[in-house]
Amino acid sequence: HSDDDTESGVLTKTRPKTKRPPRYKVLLLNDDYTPMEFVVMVLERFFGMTHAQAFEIMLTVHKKGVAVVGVFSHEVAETKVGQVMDFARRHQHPLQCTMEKEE
Ligand code: TYC
Repeated sequence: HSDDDTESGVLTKTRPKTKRPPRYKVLLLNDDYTPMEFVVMVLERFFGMTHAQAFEIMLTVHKKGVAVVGVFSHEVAETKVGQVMDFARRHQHPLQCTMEKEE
């Protein structure tokens, strides 16, 4: 037992290990060709945003180059990225969506 000092005489401390699973930011990237209305539709369809929320985030990406559109578990983030990339490809738009570990 790591809190025991019976063997070595050295006291050690253990923290109760309840590590939360890592979260992943899903990022949307700007480009010069994807129509604004298409990006708004993507945000409504795959991220459950209202039209107003979606329009606001789309404009942020358009102006700043990138924005976080949501934070999810690894599995959900991967699914969202896949859905967006597949939808964009099927519509022949160069829209890029990626994920990165939080912190
Ligand atoms: N910049 C694009 C345009 O002017 C719009 C756009 C916004 C594209 C957000 C991608 O993630 C994006 N049509």
